[in-house]
Amino acid sequence: MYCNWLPILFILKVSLCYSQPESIQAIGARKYLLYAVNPGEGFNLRRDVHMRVENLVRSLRKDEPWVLVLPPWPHLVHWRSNYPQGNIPWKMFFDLDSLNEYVPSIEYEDFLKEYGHEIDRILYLQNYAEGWTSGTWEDKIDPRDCINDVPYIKDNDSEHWKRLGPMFPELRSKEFKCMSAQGFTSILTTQLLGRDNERAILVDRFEQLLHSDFWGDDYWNARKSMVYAKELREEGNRFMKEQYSYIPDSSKGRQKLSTPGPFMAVHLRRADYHYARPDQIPSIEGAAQQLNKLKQETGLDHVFLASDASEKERKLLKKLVSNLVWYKPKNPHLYGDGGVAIIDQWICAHASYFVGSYESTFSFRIREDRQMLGMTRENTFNDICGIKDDENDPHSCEKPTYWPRETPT
Ligand SMILES: Nc1nc2c(ncn2[C@@H]2O[C@H](COP(=O)(O)OP(=O)(O)O)[C@@H](O)[C@H]2O)c(=O)[nH]1
Ligand SMILES: [Mg+2]
Repeated sequence: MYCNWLPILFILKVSLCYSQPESIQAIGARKYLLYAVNPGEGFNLRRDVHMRVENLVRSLRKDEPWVLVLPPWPHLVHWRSNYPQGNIPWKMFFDLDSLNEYVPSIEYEDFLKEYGHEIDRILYLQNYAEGWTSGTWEDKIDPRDCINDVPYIKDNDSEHWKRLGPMFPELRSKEFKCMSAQGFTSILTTQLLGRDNERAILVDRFEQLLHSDFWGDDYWNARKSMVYAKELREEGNRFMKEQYSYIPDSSKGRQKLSTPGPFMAVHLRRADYHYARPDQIPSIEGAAQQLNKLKQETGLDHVFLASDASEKERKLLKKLVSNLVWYKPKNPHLYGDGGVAIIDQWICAHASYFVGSYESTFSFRIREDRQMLGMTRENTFNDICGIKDDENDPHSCEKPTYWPRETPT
């Protein structure tokens, strides 16, 4: 039990121990929340899950001194460059000071040094095998038998559980439970608070739980905490200066820009969209028609392309659309595929006009960046139209969902 040196009054204990700033709080008093996500999930859904965890930890901290452990980035399926990119610390992609301002957060490596590898409990979230039975939505969580194979096995000592795969190979825990869960992240509160003999818990499959405050203040505050790493912002700025003689005053990306960049940006999803959403993407010729029409309408003659398109598709598009460029790092190892994706997003965020891809979380994150930079709805909430609509007409498809809310400040 932490603060057991204060034997008496509970209230005194709360006010003296729990409300102390992190710097004075003894490291020995901290509690640690670790989390993991379904291995198949992409970069940008993971970023959204992180915001959910941040807000849960903030709410836990009203009662106990929890700290968020930043899970190293495993080699994601979309990262196709042929050099090793596993086990990447968060500081490669995000600004640790900004994350920490919002909620105390430490890299997993530092957690191992500070706390060790034996944690108290692992919760593996899953659905309810029986689905929704009551017919009405209910927030609930219950220990249940594991429905599917889980990436956990007993260690050689047959006492501790360990995780299979690249995430957290060092961790061991005597407790492992599958938990059927549905609802908001707040549902975990009862599982985490008030257990004086526990200090470190891993929640796996965290994406099962929903934002407690989707699109509300907590959502935006968490989003604002996820400032991109300085090197990535600077590299994006360097590119914009070189291509468009444009120097943005966006700083960390959380304030209104005085002038948007003199170019249009498109996020054109290809790769797995070819088979996962074939009707929702245009042919390259169709994309070119749409971009050329948008160039005329907006008066913006330069187009920045962010895409996972093949070299062949890019070259064809470049032939059909004048003044179209994309970012290519001189030394890709420096940033990794995740870093290059962020540089692409940062540049798209600064464009005077943006058109994204249908239901792409990559495009969602760009739109959020643009909202923080004060871009208008009209210049931000647009998708490139697929063959299911008129692939030559940029106005033939539905606009992406927009929740009416003041631009966050
Ligand atoms: N650099 C770069 N990578 C992209 C682009 N579009 C897609 N990708 C890659 O493909 C992944 C797409 O997965 P995800 O982040 O889940 O977004 P979603 O699948 O579009 O919702 C990204 O994380 C990138 O690795 C792009 O415009 N630029
Ligand atoms: Mg994805």
